[in-house]
Amino acid sequence: MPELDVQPFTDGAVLNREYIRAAFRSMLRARLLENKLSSLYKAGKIVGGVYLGRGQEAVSACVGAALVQGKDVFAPLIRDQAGRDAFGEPMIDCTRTYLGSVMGPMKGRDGNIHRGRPSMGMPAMISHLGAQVPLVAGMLFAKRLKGELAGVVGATCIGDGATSTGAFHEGVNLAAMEKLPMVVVVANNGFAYSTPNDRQFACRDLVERARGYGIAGHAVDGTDLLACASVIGNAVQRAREGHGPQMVVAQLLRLSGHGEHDDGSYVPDTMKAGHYGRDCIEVAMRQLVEHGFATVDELFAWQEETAEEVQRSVAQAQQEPTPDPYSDDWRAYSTRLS
Ligand SMILES: Cc1ncc(C[n+]2csc(CCOP(=O)(O)OP(=O)(O)O)c2C)c(N)n1
Repeated sequence: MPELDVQPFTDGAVLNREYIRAAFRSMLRARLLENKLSSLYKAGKIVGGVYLGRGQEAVSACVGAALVQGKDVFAPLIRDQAGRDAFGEPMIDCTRTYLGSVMGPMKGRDGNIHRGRPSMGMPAMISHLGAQVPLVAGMLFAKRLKGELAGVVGATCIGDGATSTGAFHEGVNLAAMEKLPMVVVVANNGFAYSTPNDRQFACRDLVERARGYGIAGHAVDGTDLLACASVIGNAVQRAREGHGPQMVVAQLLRLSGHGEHDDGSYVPDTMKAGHYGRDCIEVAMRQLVEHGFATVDELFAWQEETAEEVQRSVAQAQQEPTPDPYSDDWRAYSTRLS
């Protein structure tokens, strides 16, 4: 019988100090970077949408920090700046993409969050909800066929909305049947854009779905860094050790709209004032100090360093050229076919 682990974090859980510190630093880097992107958007300096992971950083960072770049697969979604950072994506990839630099991974042809680095194990993000799940399952299956799957994990983060798609079902079912080392982390922020959970699914909790697929399911408080590190870290470890697909459902609220064009006014004030409305960064800072994972001085130093890095990264991308349609080769693929 698959396990249905709904235990909250307890102080007795074994937590890796470097993993937690790395995850927190990525949370901070994502938050400060995204605060800047939001300001640039409001000042009219970013064309198109801006999508923030505010409130979801602990979950995302714990996924990215548990994976090994160049060996594992990480398929991020729109709220995964923290996970991308923890997996090793350079910050400049993000600022170049948002600011349309021709030097960015999208060559300035696509903005915001669809970028990827397939060579490091991070496929480009697919907007169609749920599509990342069969993508990761397929990448893992291909690695098995090539004899390269030993010790590898493939993880993706999705929202509650994605769990209602056919792609989610097909991908999880395939991974379950093939016992692939896949970790699907569902950030349940209570709304699929503006559609509340009670108009989205009829089960009590999304983690119950795991039992139906015959895979392990784990629930976690997504606002609690130490709980995320324990539950997500363990899920990745279990997949790596051959225990098959793992599904983690993290409960939280997004502390922003769907994108910066959306004020999120459909989220009731009572929810915002409730437990899941708390800011995971503030919770994490208290936890790091209380549990001896970092000192207050270190937290201040990290904030200062990160703020400077964000400024440098934005300034660099802003001075780089945007694409020139007259000189662009308009190739869709990275290599010529002829
Ligand atoms: C297959 C598919 N249907 C519809 C959409 C349009 N769409 C974009 S975001 C979104 C809601 C996403 O909800 P969720 O995954 O819970 O993330 P949230 O924005 O609430 O954080 C929808 C329906 C889409 N991208 N893909």
